[in-house]
Amino acid sequence: MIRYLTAGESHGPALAGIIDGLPAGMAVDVDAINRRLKARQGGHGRSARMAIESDAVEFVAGLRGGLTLGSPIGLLIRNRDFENVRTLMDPLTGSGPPITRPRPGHADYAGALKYRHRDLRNVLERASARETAMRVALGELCRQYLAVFGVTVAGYVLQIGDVQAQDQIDLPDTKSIDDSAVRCPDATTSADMVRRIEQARADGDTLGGVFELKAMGMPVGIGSNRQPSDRLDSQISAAVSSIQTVKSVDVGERIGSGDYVGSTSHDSFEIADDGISRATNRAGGIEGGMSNGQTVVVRARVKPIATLMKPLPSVDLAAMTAAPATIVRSDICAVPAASIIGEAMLCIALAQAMAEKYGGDSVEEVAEHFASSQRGAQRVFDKGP
Ligand code: EPS
Repeated sequence: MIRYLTAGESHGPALAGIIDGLPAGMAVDVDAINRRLKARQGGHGRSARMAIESDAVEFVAGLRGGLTLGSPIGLLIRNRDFENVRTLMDPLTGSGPPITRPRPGHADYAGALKYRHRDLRNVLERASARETAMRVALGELCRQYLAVFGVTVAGYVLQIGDVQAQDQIDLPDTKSIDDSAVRCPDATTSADMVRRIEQARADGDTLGGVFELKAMGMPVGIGSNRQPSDRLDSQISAAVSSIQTVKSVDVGERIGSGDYVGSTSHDSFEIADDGISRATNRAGGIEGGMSNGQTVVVRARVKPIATLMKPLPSVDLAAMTAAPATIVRSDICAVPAASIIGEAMLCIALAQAMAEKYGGDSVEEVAEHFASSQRGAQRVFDKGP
């Protein structure tokens, strides 16, 4: 079983993570993790914080000589900005003037009431999407585990504000995603999205959007129809919707398109030379809570960032008077970063589900379990039903 935890405040000394359950003997590519951390910091519309940070992971447990030991892996990502705000955020001595005007759409208000904090900073520090840097590091470790099964994951942006890319991006091309300032593989739409972000900046506003994730090379039978919580689509939805700005997750291509007609929503079976084939993948690679061998397709809708430079009406909770919401440094648009985090969360959810089926104590054992399961699956219909 693969489990993980993160800890850390946005402006505290560091983000910490633990992942337990990865097999022994896995070669960890630290540069690949750091490249993803850099990508998460990028994307047009990110805040000035990104010029302060230069995220890089440090391993403090679970690795020796670049190989996993099979023990829990401990990671750190230091917050450079901590040195600039030490008097506010020092774990033992930190204090400062309270923030008292909650931002509509942020965790400020609900968190203050829940934890009985009179300073909203005590809520927003943990609620900040800064925490997702650690998820990206953990997700990249899971991506490296998925490589044992030949599964690859890609993510890209389909919509920012009202600017939308074409609906079908068949084979995501990593170079065109990386080359885009907003991680949208369509260059013309990318340029329109950048212009839209600049308009939002001028308006003192923020933008949400949509990103899509694909997992390619999926074997059949990951996840299960046995229990509600075993279903692969429920696990993926839970993982992706746990990202701070994500408000909804679609699995498959058809459901969000609006016609709700059975004959145009499913994927017919055909006999092909090498077995069964399907001309469409509307189900997004999951049927009955189990992977069906097709590409897993997930779409996530991201709300606009809650910190507006032209703030929404709020109240001062200390004075109980009407007041505009607090303004803190923030992003105008974080949809490109959200797509990177989405990839990480999909990698984590898939790694957890793969470990359930093929798990083992060492990479060799996992590979053996996988190979024998694949051979068995090919023989299912050899003798007829
Ligand atoms: C973020 C770091 C934060 C914000 C953003 C995400 O940095 P700071 O608060 O120092 O400007 O840029 O956080 C939010 C959008 C939020 O609502 O809290 C990051 O590293 O992703």
